[in-house]
Amino acid sequence: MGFSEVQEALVNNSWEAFNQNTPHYSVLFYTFILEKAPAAKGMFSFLKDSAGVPQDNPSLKAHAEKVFEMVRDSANQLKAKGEVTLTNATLGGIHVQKGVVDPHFLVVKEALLKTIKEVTGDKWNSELSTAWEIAYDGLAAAIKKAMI
Ligand code: HEM
Ligand code: ISQ
Repeated sequence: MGFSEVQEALVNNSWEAFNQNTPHYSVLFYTFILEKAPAAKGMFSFLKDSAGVPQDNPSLKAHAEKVFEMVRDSANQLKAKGEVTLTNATLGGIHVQKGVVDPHFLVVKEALLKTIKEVTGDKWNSELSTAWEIAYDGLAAAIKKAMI
């Protein structure tokens, strides 16, 4: 069973909503990550020197935006060709170098899904969440494959 047009639209539409207020949702995303994995703070260059999650940090915002954009792109790839290809060849190596291990991917996934729940509010439903989950899993698998 492939990724459907409906699933693609669910991801694209809620990504638009995320994009309406990236400063707010980026902070929220990191907050969810650090709630689950406080030790991950030291891994991020733009987090490690500040107390808590910095509220107005362009680098933090840019990174969070990039992650959401890549998951959205993954959904579009899944609909178009049924698989996810990593376009950035350096991404595997960066994550190895930063000390990212398998369980971290689950932490980031849960934080992403919780953020999307906040983004969509009363429009949230399990179908929407599952569509994001599938897109994330496809992308995460591609990154892990590159982490050799
Ligand atoms: C860096 C994407 C999963 C931790 C990056 C970069 C991107 C990215 C685009 C920036 C690379 C650059 O600087 O050019 C993703 C995506 C993920 C994912 C799409 C999942 C699908 C994870 C996980 C962790 C993680 C699970 C661990 C908590 C980091 C760290 C950096 C990084 C620590 C370096 C940030 C810095 O500049 O200090 N990631 N990542 N990533 N990622 Fe991820
Ligand atoms: C993973 N990799 C890079 C940047 C990120 C930002 C927020 C959450 C996870 C991330």
